[in-house]
Amino acid sequence: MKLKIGIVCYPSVGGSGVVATELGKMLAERGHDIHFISSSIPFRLNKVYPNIYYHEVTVNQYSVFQYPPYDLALASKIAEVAKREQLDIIHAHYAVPHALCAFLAKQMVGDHLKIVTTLHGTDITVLGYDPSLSDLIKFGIEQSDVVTAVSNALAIQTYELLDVQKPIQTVYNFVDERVYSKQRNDELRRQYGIAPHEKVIIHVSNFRKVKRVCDVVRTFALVVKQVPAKLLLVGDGPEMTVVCRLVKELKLCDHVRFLGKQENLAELYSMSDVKLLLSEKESFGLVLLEAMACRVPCVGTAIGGIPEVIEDGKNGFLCALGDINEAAHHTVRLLTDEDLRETMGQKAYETVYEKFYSERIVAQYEHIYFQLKGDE
Ligand code: GMT
Repeated sequence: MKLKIGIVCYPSVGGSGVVATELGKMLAERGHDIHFISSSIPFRLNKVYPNIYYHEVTVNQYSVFQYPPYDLALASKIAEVAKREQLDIIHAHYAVPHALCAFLAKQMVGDHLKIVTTLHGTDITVLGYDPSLSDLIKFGIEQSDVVTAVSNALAIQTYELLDVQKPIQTVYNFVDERVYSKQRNDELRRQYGIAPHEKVIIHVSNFRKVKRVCDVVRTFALVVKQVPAKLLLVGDGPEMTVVCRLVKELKLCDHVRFLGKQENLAELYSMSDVKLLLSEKESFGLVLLEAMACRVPCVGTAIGGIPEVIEDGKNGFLCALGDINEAAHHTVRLLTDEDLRETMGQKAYETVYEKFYSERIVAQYEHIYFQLKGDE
């Protein structure tokens, strides 16, 4: 049975937008009609799919509005598309504003329109602490027909922080394994000035404060004293200036490559030996999964959802938040012990297929939709 599903997400670079877009693409491959409703075309929607549609939300500027009312424009667009296309489901990625806008649209369209809300993190781990927003977030969650979170840690945090009564199902992040796989490219290493004897450490993020990129640089500074290595910093964001300054201060300019935002991450992971993610908040850590699918073992902080992805000592290593000595110790072990790196890389790859296999995760969402539609 084919469903008509509206997906509401942030289209720009970021894990939630990636997951929402990849989900839409895979659901379309399963025959469902997918309608993305967003402010711009999701960046990963990079080819034509006959059963994927994109509906742009535009905000008109009227002098009566001091601030352009994006949320109202979105709610109105969801209602318009849901009515015209007879959507069965709206899958809102993020409680605020998306689940709330979906709720408003449902009031306009009727109860047959079901809302699935996926919590990705920031709406709980950052906005949830804001007393002026917490009741609104709770309302958005409780008015959804089904709520999912991307890790058990995020679900628990949501119950604890917002006293949510609604059950929250964990549906993990996934990657398209056809895209994320190990590809050999020695030429690329050479072009980045990486000598054959050097190891490569990679960090990928949006350089927000919570990602603690300075910890990554400081860890690397300890590592490079023991192992010849290069650090690839992929991404861009508010902390970039601070990170650049630190790299200079620590006299690491020759060892660190700033790659900016990149699309073809599988190629970069494939030439890396270890991935570092030392965040202070991370509801899942999609970038870990991307690296693991390319057989790269990861060292990550034992916070949020990261321990659900990295099994300490099995497919990678965990360290305490801010403990750069521990992070460096694990990284050096992985870089100097070839067998350990191979074994953990293999285990990381197996974890992707055993615990986070895309077919299974997409089927979990599909099951939720069918149950709501009353067809199973
Ligand atoms: O990590 C970010 O800053 C981006 C953020 C987002 O909103 O796109 O990512 C969140 O959602 C991802 C997909 O579910 C998760 O894998 C990330 O862990 C999560 N980020 C945080 O919790 C900080």
